[in-house]
Amino acid sequence: MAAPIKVVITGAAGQIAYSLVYQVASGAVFGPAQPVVLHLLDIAPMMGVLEGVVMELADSALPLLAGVVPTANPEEAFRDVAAAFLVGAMPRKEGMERKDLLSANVRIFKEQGQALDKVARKDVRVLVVGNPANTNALICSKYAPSIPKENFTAMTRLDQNRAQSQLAAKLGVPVQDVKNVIIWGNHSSTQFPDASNAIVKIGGADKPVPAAINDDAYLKSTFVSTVQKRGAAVIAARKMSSALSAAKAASDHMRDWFLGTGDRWVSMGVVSDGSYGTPKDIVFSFPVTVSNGKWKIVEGLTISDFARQQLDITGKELAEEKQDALDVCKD
Ligand code: NAX
Repeated sequence: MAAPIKVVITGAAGQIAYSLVYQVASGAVFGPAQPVVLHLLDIAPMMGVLEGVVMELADSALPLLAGVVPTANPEEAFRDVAAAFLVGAMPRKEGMERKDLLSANVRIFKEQGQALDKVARKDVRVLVVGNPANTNALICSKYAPSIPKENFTAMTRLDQNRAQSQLAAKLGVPVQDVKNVIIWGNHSSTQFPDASNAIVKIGGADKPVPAAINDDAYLKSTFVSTVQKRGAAVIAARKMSSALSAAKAASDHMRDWFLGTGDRWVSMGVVSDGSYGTPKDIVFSFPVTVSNGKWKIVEGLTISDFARQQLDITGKELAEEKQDALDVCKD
């Protein structure tokens, strides 16, 4: 059995973490032969609730769980971690725009970037889930200059999973038979869910999704808006934001980053190098493949006029969010 790795989950007393801790501790993320020590960070008033989560983890008798460290101290939480799930933030409530959240949450990610810089492993892989996830990841990276910026990513995997699920339902196939759907841009209502390169397995053969669906209007309107608004639909129904599916998506993202994607594309918010005419130095969701623990943007895709417009809208929003966040950090 390998030596345990230290993995931190922030917002550990919250609802996403409640599902995520089990997935990480059960081997679904780092594999069935990799023990983990879970570092669980939340704020001081939540330590009592967190103690209950620690009790439940103990009661789950998980063979791969080599230790649990509940704490309200970021430096204790981030010390020597190999993977960081940054979930803790103020969640969006019904009717609340993401911009309202920005100033409260950016400060958290500035401080956590500084703490990661000081005490985490230099090869730590950081996944930001807390919203506004893309911009929080950018700020976190900026305040952790000793860690490569490629090691900071934001979660758009939930949007990808939602998109894949919508297409599978439309086509009447199992969800795993749809691949290479892309989420471009921001994890917000400007994101662009793009099925133009997606592939579906039908009768054992791969077929382009646009040809299989044969309904351009659906793919450009209903499909896009359903995925864009899915988070709001879950909030309207549950009166709370997505949690189970968010934890599953965070697990998928980190597992693929550590263990690789094979020939499937996955969407991750990564620091933009300007690919596909996007603004540089924002965290933008691109299609990527991962091998040997390194992600690489899928190159050479054709961008239609419609896609160009969508990429520009979401890129502009991210550039504005970045400016707003940098202004908050100056205070
Ligand atoms: P909860 O409110 O249930 O939990 C958040 C937890 O974070 C709380 O326990 C809180 O005390 C803690 N927290 C606050 N400040 C902290 C700090 N400075 N350090 C450590 N912990 C801190 O929210 P939950 O539903 O778990 O959602 C967490 C975040 O995920 C929210 O920002 C939410 O908007 C975001 N989401 C992101 C998604 C994505 O796809 N990127 C989808 C799901 C979710 O909406």
